[in-house]
Amino acid sequence: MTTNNFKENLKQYTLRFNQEIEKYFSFPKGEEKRVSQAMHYSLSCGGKRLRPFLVYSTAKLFGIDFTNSINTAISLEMLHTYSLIHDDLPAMDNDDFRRGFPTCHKKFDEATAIIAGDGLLTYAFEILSSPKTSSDSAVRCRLISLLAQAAGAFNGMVAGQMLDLIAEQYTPQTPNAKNIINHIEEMKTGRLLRYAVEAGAILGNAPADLFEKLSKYSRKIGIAFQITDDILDVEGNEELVGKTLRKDNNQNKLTFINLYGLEKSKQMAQELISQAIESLSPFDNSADDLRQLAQYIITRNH
Ligand code: GRG
Repeated sequence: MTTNNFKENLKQYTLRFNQEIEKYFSFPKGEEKRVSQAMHYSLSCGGKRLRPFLVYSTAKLFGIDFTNSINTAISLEMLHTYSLIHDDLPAMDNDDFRRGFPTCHKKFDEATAIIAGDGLLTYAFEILSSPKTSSDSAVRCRLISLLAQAAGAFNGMVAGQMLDLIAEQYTPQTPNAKNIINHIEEMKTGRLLRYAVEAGAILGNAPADLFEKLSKYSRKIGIAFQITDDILDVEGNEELVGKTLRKDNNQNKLTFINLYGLEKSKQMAQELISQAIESLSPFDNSADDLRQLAQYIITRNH
């Protein structure tokens, strides 16, 4: 399969996924509909849909199709979108644009954006708990527990965000800076990408050895994804990326680029992607979308 096929597969998946979103929203008649409109706005405005596609592509290895993976995929994208809405708030990154559109608090208002994030986070778990996710309640329970951990405050995304805020005081010279940045990114960005793949494997009842291989793949792409995000912040085109770039211009900020330099960062990302692809060796060409997605993660321009 060529890279073009992967891009086409992702495009077709995204089209179908975006249509599917509509089925999850029936707006109430009352004024409270403002919050569901804000949730719907942020969820449907752009987005590469890499996490849902990872769920789908992994579950497909075990015979699970689009329909039987959509609840898991959409609940993850809702949770991811909540994190972006909150990350864009004035108290956090204070961004005006996301995915090429005004951020939720710019389109609506700050308080609405906060509760739209809360609404998406809560709705994600409501969807995951539905029998449509999987007829097997043990599978649903595993997914709910894993997503809560991946997104959570102990070793998950919220913990990563906390450390990231604290790390604003750190510089590349801070003792242990390399370990610190890895730890932050494993939690902040890595855990949800890892969940995407592991959730697909759980849906497909993957045997333990294949689950471990897929998990390794997901951990490698997670760090490579964040290194590429830092590279895009330096080299990217604002229109393509869809948000304000070069906010990390400060050479003292703890980023992969400031720690390792641009060229070494690119080499590291490529090395991680080679390792990710290597861990897919037990799979035949049915895993080609996962292989090409890994390569896309470091060659993407947005
Ligand atoms: C609880 C107030 C409060 C805030 C929590 C947890 C959190 C805020 C933010 C999470 C941290 C975060 C936004 C990490 C960034 C991860 C990342 C690189 C996102 C961009 O992912 P892409 O490129 O985006 O896949 P698209 O738009 O394509 O989905």
